[in-house]
Amino acid sequence: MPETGFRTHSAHWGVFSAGWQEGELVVRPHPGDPDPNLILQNFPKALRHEARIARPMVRRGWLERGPGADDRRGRDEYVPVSWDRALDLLAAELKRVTEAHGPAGIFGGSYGWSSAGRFHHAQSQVHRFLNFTLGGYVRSVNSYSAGASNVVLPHIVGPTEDISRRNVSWEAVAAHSEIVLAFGGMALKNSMVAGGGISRHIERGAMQAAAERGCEFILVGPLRDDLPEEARAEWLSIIPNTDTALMLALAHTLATEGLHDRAFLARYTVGWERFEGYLLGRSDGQPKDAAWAAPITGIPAEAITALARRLPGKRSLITVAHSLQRAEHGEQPVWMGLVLAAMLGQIGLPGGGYAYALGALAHTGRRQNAVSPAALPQGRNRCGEFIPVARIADMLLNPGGEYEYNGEKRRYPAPKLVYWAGGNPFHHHQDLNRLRRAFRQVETLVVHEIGWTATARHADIVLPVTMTLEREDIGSSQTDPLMVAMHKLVEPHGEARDDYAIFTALAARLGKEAEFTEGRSAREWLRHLYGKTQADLLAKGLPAPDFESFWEAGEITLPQAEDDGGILRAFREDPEGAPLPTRSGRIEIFCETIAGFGYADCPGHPAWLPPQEVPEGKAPLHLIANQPATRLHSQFDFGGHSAEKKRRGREVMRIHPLDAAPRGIADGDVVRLENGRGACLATAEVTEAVRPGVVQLPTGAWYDPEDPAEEKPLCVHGNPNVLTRDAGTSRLAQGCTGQITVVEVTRFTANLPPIRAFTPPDRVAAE
Ligand SMILES: Nc1nc2c(c(=O)[nH]1)N[C@H]1C(S)=C(S)[C@@H](COP(=O)(O)OP(=O)(O)OC[C@H]3O[C@@H](n4cnc5c(=O)[nH]c(N)nc54)[C@H](O)[C@@H]3O)O[C@H]1N2
Ligand SMILES: Nc1nc2c(c(=O)[nH]1)N[C@H]1C(S)=C(S)[C@@H](COP(=O)(O)OP(=O)(O)OC[C@H]3O[C@@H](n4cnc5c(=O)[nH]c(N)nc54)[C@H](O)[C@@H]3O)O[C@H]1N2
Ligand SMILES: [Mo]
Repeated sequence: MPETGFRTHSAHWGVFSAGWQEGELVVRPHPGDPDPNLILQNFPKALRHEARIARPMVRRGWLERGPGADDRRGRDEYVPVSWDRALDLLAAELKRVTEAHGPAGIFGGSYGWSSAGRFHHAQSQVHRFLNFTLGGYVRSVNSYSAGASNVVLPHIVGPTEDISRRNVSWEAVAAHSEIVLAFGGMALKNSMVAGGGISRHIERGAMQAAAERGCEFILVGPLRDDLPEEARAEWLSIIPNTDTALMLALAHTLATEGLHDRAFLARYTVGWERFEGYLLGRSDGQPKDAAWAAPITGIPAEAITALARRLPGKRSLITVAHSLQRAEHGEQPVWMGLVLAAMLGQIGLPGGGYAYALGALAHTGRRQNAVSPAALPQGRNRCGEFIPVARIADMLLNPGGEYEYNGEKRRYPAPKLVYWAGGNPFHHHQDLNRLRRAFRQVETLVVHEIGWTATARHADIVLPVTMTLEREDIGSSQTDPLMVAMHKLVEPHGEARDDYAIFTALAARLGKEAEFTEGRSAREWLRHLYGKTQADLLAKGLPAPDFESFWEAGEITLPQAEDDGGILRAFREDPEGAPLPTRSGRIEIFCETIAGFGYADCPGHPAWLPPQEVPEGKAPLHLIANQPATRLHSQFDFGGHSAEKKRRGREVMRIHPLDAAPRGIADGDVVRLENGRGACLATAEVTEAVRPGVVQLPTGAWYDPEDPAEEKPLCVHGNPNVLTRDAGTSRLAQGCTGQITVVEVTRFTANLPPIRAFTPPDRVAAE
């Protein structure tokens, strides 16, 4: 029960209660959370920050000249308009585009994390709106998170969700694992977050319990802090994007020393012999031994063979982080990690085998709820066109162009209007200078936003939306037992409206209000969505408080299913009765389907495919652009905690002393990161926690071009996506490759440009 005056609410980074004390919003994590985090503390200062959007705005060039390609997007002025005017303009534009092009005229993929409430979930809202009023939209498939895995895992073992979320549990790690080899680690900064909300952060405790029991943790990665101190891990510092070579060399040692589990391979896998031919060098003349891998990975050969010998004969767990596949040939480490685990024969045993992305989010390794969580039905999309999500700039720059994907030759759709609600492409996409060119091609860009993100600053119609604290909702996810009443804590900022209210008003103008709303107000929808959970509980004979009691109590605890080890446990216990959903029903070490596609960049078994993006010449350092610890992506970058952790107003880039010294860089210096694609500033932190040759700059600092009229302006704030490469993982998955790139870093000696990321764009007088 929250204390008096405090009311419950929920965010992707924690359940909390909040109240007002002396005019300040005070946010307190849920008392049941053993390990809450400070991301919650971004809320108070974000509420009334100048970066909030207060009124509907239309870009001047669009208002004056109508829809069309325009290179002033990103540097134009805005005209404040009334809600009625904005909605009339937008409804007319949606009509114009769909009358001319049908639903294929609108790109409504609208990728992004939005907020935790299940009703006001912006992506669900925009999809529902486009489906019910205009018949659909061009959508996107897969995610920036797991673009390569989303496609490769179903071919070789099973759906990503099963292999990441419903597989090895934290309870089993704490109780059973004896050695955990964590590729990319399991950083606690990442498991702070879970879509839909999270009431208990258990990862630190689970790793601590395992380590105290004697479980050994080995971190493979370029950063020392990707496992918590409590795991007492050994750090095997590796050159980025070379894990597949290390995994192959471990496999080589196991195979040549007869340490691999032949019985497991025979019973549960297909294609071992074909792969073994490659591993041992029979097919290409190159044994993938430790001596071969040492110069590729930067890990001495003896360390590799010694590690391989420690793995067999015990409950071993191989984990592979999302990050490894957000890179060129990202399919390979995901696949090779699975093969390595198969060779060790522990797949399907408690705390053993293979876990993809364990700890990447607080959804993984947990029990599933036994009742369905609340979700807004999205209706039917009658437009069949889609893109793999990270191909957005390709599509906009090359409509109708050919590309390959998962065995198909496809053509890019040619949408005219792009609609974004609940995501920030200037956060999530790569090569932002290219994205700027792409967004300049569209006829109309519509954005619903809380704040003036760079995406909003490129939009033609900008509609201000409420943030989560300004409306009521229900927080719930499939893996957290609490369903949370998210109370409204404050009135909306300026004229901001809920996404739902905006879509309702647009639907009315398009003659489809009843279809979109089903006659329900927002509160009635909450009651309706809650009613489904309540009915599920009743059907199970469980206590099911009515909506009013739930709302007053602030939370209810949902029943959870047993930890049953998911499809891999079932498969281990009965490979014939519970085959995997792959073509062979088994783990595919060699995959006929993938081999049949004939892709040199993703052959029929895991292989070492050297990346193109390697440090050399003018870009001699690797850059790791990973998830930020102080916020979720770009959300509330203007909030208190995110702002406090910046230095000199800029995002912090970490660099090893051996790389800092020859460049004359001292701790606290402002530095310039640069490669052929762009440049940004950051503040240097000199530390031995990063591998020499590697610098790290997390994502999420809002894009802040010094002179947006330039083709490649300097981002003065530290958004690494001005530097990253916009190319797919391979023709198989076309996933995002934003995690790893190459750069040069120099000390920045010119006058420091001001940060304007949070200052609203220029506006002209209201109409
Ligand atoms: N270089 C590089 N790039 C990456 C990654 C990487 O590792 N390296 N990681 C990638 C990954 S894994 C992901 S998932 C993406 C994340 O990319 P995004 O999901 O696009 O990032 P967010 O900052 O969460 O964007 C959510 C936006 O929704 C807005 N918002 C929040 N609530 C509401 C609401 O109720 N209504 C509306 N209309 N808007 C709302 C927020 O203000 C914010 O601007 O980034 C990817 N980009
Ligand atoms: N605090 C916070 N938590 C988050 C998010 C956030 O924005 N903020 N985003 C959430 C989302 S949407 C997702 S999808 C997940 C993403 O989960 P991940 O993609 O796993 O997270 P990252 O932090 O990008 O990467 C994890 C670590 O992988 C290491 N790494 C990078 N390249 C390599 C490599 O080539 N080899 C090896 N061995 N290691 C490498 C880096 O050191 C990095 O710190 O995180 C989630 N958690
Ligand atoms: Mo993600």
